[in-house]
Amino acid sequence: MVEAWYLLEEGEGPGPSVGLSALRKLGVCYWKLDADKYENDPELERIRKEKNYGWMDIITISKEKLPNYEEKLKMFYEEHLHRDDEIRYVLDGGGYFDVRDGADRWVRIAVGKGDLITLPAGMYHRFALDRRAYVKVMRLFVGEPVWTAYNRPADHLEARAQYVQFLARSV
Ligand code: KMT
Ligand code: NI
Repeated sequence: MVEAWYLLEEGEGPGPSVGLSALRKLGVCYWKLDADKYENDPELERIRKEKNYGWMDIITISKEKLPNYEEKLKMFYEEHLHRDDEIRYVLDGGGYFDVRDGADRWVRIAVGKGDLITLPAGMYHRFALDRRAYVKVMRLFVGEPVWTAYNRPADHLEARAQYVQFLARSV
Protein backbone atom coordinates (compact mmCIF):
# COMPACT_ATOMS: atom_id res chain seq x y z
CA MET A 1 0.00 0.00 0.00
CA VAL A 2 1.18 3.46 -0.83
CA GLU A 3 1.65 5.64 2.27
CA ALA A 4 -0.04 9.03 2.39
CA TRP A 5 -0.68 11.51 5.19
CA TYR A 6 -1.66 15.10 5.80
CA LEU A 7 1.17 17.57 6.13
CA LEU A 8 0.83 19.69 9.21
CA GLU A 9 2.63 22.93 9.97
CA GLU A 10 6.42 23.00 9.93
CA GLY A 11 7.90 20.97 12.79
CA GLU A 12 4.64 19.28 13.78
CA GLY A 13 5.43 15.89 12.30
CA PRO A 14 3.18 13.83 10.06
CA GLY A 15 -0.60 14.34 10.25
CA PRO A 16 -3.41 11.79 9.93
CA SER A 17 -2.93 9.15 7.30
CA VAL A 18 -4.87 9.26 4.05
CA GLY A 19 -6.18 6.09 2.47
CA LEU A 20 -6.28 4.92 -1.10
CA SER A 21 -10.02 5.59 -1.42
CA ALA A 22 -9.53 9.23 -0.37
CA LEU A 23 -6.75 9.54 -2.96
CA ARG A 24 -9.06 8.03 -5.56
CA LYS A 25 -11.66 10.70 -4.81
CA LEU A 26 -9.00 13.29 -5.58
CA GLY A 27 -8.48 11.59 -8.93
CA VAL A 28 -5.17 9.97 -8.02
CA CYS A 29 -4.71 6.46 -9.43
CA TYR A 30 -2.27 3.93 -8.08
CA TRP A 31 -0.91 0.52 -8.99
CA LYS A 32 1.77 -1.63 -7.39
CA LEU A 33 3.97 -3.42 -9.90
CA ASP A 34 7.15 -5.45 -9.89
CA ALA A 35 9.71 -2.86 -10.93
CA ASP A 36 12.41 -5.52 -11.40
CA LYS A 37 10.67 -6.66 -14.56
CA TYR A 38 9.59 -3.32 -16.01
CA GLU A 39 11.29 -4.17 -19.32
CA ASN A 40 9.00 -7.15 -19.85
CA ASP A 41 5.92 -6.86 -17.70
CA PRO A 42 2.51 -7.95 -19.03
CA GLU A 43 0.75 -6.05 -16.24
CA LEU A 44 2.47 -2.79 -17.16
CA GLU A 45 1.66 -3.46 -20.82
CA ARG A 46 -1.98 -4.05 -19.94
CA ILE A 47 -2.20 -0.72 -18.10
CA ARG A 48 -0.41 1.14 -20.88
CA LYS A 49 -2.80 -0.29 -23.47
CA GLU A 50 -5.91 0.32 -21.41
CA LYS A 51 -4.93 3.90 -20.52
CA ASN A 52 -3.33 4.76 -23.81
CA TYR A 53 0.07 5.50 -22.28
CA GLY A 54 1.87 5.12 -25.58
CA TRP A 55 4.83 7.37 -24.84
CA MET A 56 7.48 6.70 -22.21
CA ASP A 57 11.00 7.52 -21.14
CA ILE A 58 13.11 6.89 -18.06
CA ILE A 59 14.85 9.59 -16.08
CA THR A 60 17.06 9.47 -13.03
CA ILE A 61 16.91 12.31 -10.57
CA SER A 62 20.14 12.47 -8.61
CA LYS A 63 22.97 14.94 -8.23
CA GLU A 64 25.20 12.82 -10.49
CA LYS A 65 22.69 11.97 -13.21
CA LEU A 66 20.44 14.98 -13.68
CA PRO A 67 21.82 18.11 -15.33
CA ASN A 68 20.84 21.26 -13.38
CA TYR A 69 19.84 19.04 -10.46
CA GLU A 70 19.36 21.82 -7.88
CA GLU A 71 17.40 24.00 -10.27
CA LYS A 72 15.16 21.10 -11.38
CA LEU A 73 14.42 20.07 -7.81
CA LYS A 74 13.46 23.61 -7.01
CA MET A 75 11.07 23.62 -9.96
CA PHE A 76 9.56 20.26 -8.98
CA TYR A 77 8.93 21.59 -5.46
CA GLU A 78 7.13 24.72 -6.63
CA GLU A 79 3.40 24.15 -6.37
CA HIS A 80 2.18 23.67 -9.93
CA LEU A 81 -0.22 21.86 -12.24
CA HIS A 82 -0.20 20.50 -15.77
CA ARG A 83 -2.81 20.40 -18.50
CA ASP A 84 -2.32 16.62 -18.73
CA ASP A 85 -2.08 13.79 -16.24
CA GLU A 86 1.29 13.30 -14.58
CA ILE A 87 2.05 9.58 -14.79
CA ARG A 88 5.09 8.22 -13.00
CA TYR A 89 6.31 4.69 -12.38
CA VAL A 90 9.04 4.47 -9.75
CA LEU A 91 11.69 1.96 -10.80
CA ASP A 92 14.14 2.64 -7.98
CA GLY A 93 14.66 5.03 -5.10
CA GLY A 94 11.73 7.16 -4.06
CA GLY A 95 10.29 10.50 -3.10
CA TYR A 96 7.18 12.44 -2.20
CA PHE A 97 4.33 13.71 -4.30
CA ASP A 98 2.47 16.36 -2.33
CA VAL A 99 -1.02 16.98 -3.63
CA ARG A 100 -3.79 19.36 -2.55
CA ASP A 101 -7.01 17.83 -1.30
CA GLY A 102 -10.48 19.31 -1.88
CA ALA A 103 -10.02 21.69 1.07
CA ASP A 104 -6.62 22.81 -0.19
CA ARG A 105 -4.67 20.87 2.44
CA TRP A 106 -1.40 19.17 1.53
CA VAL A 107 -1.42 15.40 1.34
CA ARG A 108 2.02 13.79 1.14
CA ILE A 109 2.24 10.58 -0.88
CA ALA A 110 5.44 8.61 -0.32
CA VAL A 111 6.38 6.64 -3.41
CA GLY A 112 8.99 3.95 -3.80
CA LYS A 113 10.05 1.14 -6.07
CA GLY A 114 7.08 -0.44 -7.87
CA ASP A 115 4.65 2.43 -7.37
CA LEU A 116 2.85 3.62 -10.49
CA ILE A 117 0.93 6.79 -9.73
CA THR A 118 -1.07 9.24 -11.78
CA LEU A 119 -1.98 12.78 -10.78
CA PRO A 120 -4.91 14.24 -12.71
CA ALA A 121 -4.57 17.22 -15.02
CA GLY A 122 -5.36 20.42 -13.15
CA MET A 123 -4.40 19.15 -9.69
CA TYR A 124 -1.95 21.32 -7.76
CA HIS A 125 1.05 19.30 -6.64
CA ARG A 126 4.80 19.29 -6.08
CA PHE A 127 7.55 16.68 -5.88
CA ALA A 128 10.50 16.20 -3.55
CA LEU A 129 13.15 13.54 -3.16
CA ASP A 130 13.42 11.72 0.16
CA ARG A 131 16.61 11.16 2.16
CA ARG A 132 17.93 8.76 -0.47
CA ALA A 133 18.18 11.79 -2.80
CA TYR A 134 17.63 9.45 -5.72
CA VAL A 135 14.76 8.30 -7.86
CA LYS A 136 14.60 6.51 -11.19
CA VAL A 137 11.22 6.96 -12.83
CA MET A 138 9.45 5.98 -15.98
CA ARG A 139 7.45 8.91 -17.31
CA LEU A 140 4.40 7.90 -19.27
CA PHE A 141 2.20 10.02 -21.46
CA VAL A 142 -0.88 9.87 -23.64
CA GLY A 143 0.32 11.15 -27.01
CA GLU A 144 3.25 13.53 -27.40
CA PRO A 145 4.53 14.70 -24.01
CA VAL A 146 4.05 18.27 -22.82
CA TRP A 147 5.94 19.02 -19.62
CA THR A 148 4.81 22.59 -19.14
CA ALA A 149 4.26 23.32 -15.45
CA TYR A 150 1.96 26.17 -14.47
CA ASN A 151 2.88 27.47 -11.06
CA ARG A 152 0.11 28.40 -8.73
CA PRO A 153 -2.03 30.44 -9.29
CA ALA A 154 -3.16 28.78 -12.52
CA ASP A 155 -6.88 28.87 -11.87
CA HIS A 156 -7.66 30.43 -15.25
CA LEU A 157 -6.74 27.21 -17.08
CA GLU A 158 -9.46 25.01 -18.51
CA ALA A 159 -7.73 21.93 -17.06
CA ARG A 160 -8.03 23.52 -13.61
CA ALA A 161 -11.70 24.37 -14.06
CA GLN A 162 -12.38 20.80 -15.17
CA TYR A 163 -10.52 19.34 -12.22
CA VAL A 164 -12.38 21.59 -9.76
CA GLN A 165 -15.63 20.38 -11.29
CA PHE A 166 -14.49 16.77 -11.00
CA LEU A 167 -13.73 17.34 -7.29
CA ALA A 168 -17.12 18.90 -6.64
CA ARG A 169 -18.84 15.84 -8.11
CA SER A 170 -16.52 13.38 -6.46
CA VAL A 171 -17.38 14.02 -2.75
C1 KMT B 1 6.54 17.14 -11.98
O1 KMT B 1 6.12 17.70 -12.97
O2 KMT B 1 6.06 17.39 -10.85
C2 KMT B 1 7.59 16.14 -12.07
O3 KMT B 1 7.92 15.73 -13.15
C3 KMT B 1 8.22 15.64 -10.82
C4 KMT B 1 9.37 14.76 -11.03
S1 KMT B 1 8.98 13.10 -11.47
C5 KMT B 1 9.45 12.13 -10.09
NI1 NI C 1 4.18 18.11 -11.99
